[in-house]
Amino acid sequence: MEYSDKILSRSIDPSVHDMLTHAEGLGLETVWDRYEAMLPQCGFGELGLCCRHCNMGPCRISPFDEEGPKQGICGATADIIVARGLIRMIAAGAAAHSDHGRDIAHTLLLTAEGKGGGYEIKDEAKLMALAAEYGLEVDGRSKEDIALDLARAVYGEFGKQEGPIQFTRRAPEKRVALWKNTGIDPRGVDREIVEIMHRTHIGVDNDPVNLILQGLRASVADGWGGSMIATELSDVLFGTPTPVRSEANLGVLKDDEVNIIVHGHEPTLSEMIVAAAQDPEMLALAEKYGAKGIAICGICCTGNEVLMRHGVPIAGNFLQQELAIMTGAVEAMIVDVQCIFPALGALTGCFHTKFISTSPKAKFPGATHIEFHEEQAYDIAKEIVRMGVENYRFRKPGQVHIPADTMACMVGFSVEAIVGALGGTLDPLLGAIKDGAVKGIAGVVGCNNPKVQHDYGHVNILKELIKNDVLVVTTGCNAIAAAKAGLLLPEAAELAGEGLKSVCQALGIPPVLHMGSCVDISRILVACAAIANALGVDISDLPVAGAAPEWMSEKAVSIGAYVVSSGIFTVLGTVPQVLGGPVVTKVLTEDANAVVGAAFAVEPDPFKAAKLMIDHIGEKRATLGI
Ligand code: SF4
Ligand code: MSK
Repeated sequence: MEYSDKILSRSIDPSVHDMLTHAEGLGLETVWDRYEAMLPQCGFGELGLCCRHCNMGPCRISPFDEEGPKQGICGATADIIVARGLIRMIAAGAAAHSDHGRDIAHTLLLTAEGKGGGYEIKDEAKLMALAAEYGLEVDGRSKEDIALDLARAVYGEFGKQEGPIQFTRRAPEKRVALWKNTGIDPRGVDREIVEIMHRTHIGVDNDPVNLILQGLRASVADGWGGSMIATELSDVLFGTPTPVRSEANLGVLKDDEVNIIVHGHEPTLSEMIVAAAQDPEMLALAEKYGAKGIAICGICCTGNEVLMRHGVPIAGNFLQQELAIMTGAVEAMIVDVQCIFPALGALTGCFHTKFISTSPKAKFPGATHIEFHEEQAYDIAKEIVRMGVENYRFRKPGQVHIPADTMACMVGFSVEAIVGALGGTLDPLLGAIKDGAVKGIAGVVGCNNPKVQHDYGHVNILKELIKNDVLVVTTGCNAIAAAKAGLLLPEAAELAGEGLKSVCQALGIPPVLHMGSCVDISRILVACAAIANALGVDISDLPVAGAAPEWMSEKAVSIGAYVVSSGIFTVLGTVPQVLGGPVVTKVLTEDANAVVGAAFAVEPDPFKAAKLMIDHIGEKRATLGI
């Protein structure tokens, strides 16, 4: 099929070309249309130069007009306004991840108390390891008692007034010492987020560097706190991922089965939806309505969670959420929190699809709200699955348009799984890095953004890195892009340089390893800490680099900040709203090197971005003498 230039410019994914053409035929708008309608976007906002922190404003600094204002009404300069805006983004991102972690801790607490509504402790070995890390008594105690103590201890991390957050001590000693010396070793997770809100109120902290340091402190509380808590306790409750095969892209939707999509970020409900979809009563009901089965699939990070633990197919990443509905084959779109378009309400109204919101924290126009409570988890999940199944009879076959595109993938490379694939120790990987077969490791993560061609940055940076013998670990929507492009298959080693190819072929692993959802970037931190400790160096000494080629969310700002604070050079593919502050821009891209041993770069071209990362890895190798 021939597609218009406009449609080809929006994505590299053929399923997206197909669905955007279909959308045009139906006269339906998408995120790309709304983006174009928004152009030109506000120049002050793009540079981070507007402020609404008090009602003397709004204020904006004019870089465009010599005569225009150079200070806000209170006297705030461009750098003050930019720094405050930036760290408020970090606060929001850290809050989102950390509230996710808190919810998982709550679920563990209820499960330990016997009020879990169907949950169980699936990874007892991890429970015991975490209990030891927290110094909890384990001898002669039931796993529920230990889990109760662990859940309470972890809960305490959020409201702690004084540090440290336990998991931060997984970082190499040199890194912890650096955090202490620079004043960015976080206290409680909530405390650091609240302090950002305090400092950015009018008339409090008006030193751009001091503001940024607090942003870094809150981000460390996210990466080594809230996000890591979410990851670790999810593993305890739902199992630590191990490699599993599945499929990706919109073609995973079935034309003869009930299709239920789980979308958002938290795994608590989706775990139960997967279980309820296998309930004989639900399967019989589906058969009664003429469906051959119940197909669950995912979008965004809720999708990543059930993909890596159950091999549940993934229908797409962030920019494909509307397109999934437009297939006319989705009986229910079930959402929890984060990255869900409010536009879905009006869109589902054009189809038979039920749009079901479930979190008391996240309600949407046009959605049916079925509130999720962990205490009745399975029963609520079954009720939602039932709604989807009963909706199958209202599907209009003439409206169904499912793209053919699917791709096989291998996912679920937790740190434990990677160590398992290496034969129980990191030594083979360290050996491959030392002898140069693997030049280094890149973490490539993050969202899609309609400002750039969908998946172009993701796929090309990955291909370029592996071609140059850089092993890639991926999470979030980058991981989904990689899956759709066939890069999460052992056969993709053919695209790698000779060294990486031989390592992947010997181990039977893909050159791009799926490590999970956005909070699972904490797994990358744990892996980096383990490698640094094995080599007796700091993370900033390692031949590693990070990238977020198409990022858009505030969570990504917090992620970037904690990755850099951990000592990892990071390249951003979309331009952050900070360039109006020259001091802030210099601190982030240059001066941070002297403070935390790493900095940001901004490079929209994925080939140039990969080159920056490869050069950085080469420099670190030279310094290490390998
Ligand atoms: Fe304007 Fe200052 Fe108020 Fe911001 S805090 S809106 S710059 S007066
Ligand atoms: S889902 S935060 S669009 S990666 Fe984690 Fe994707 Fe970004 Fe949401």
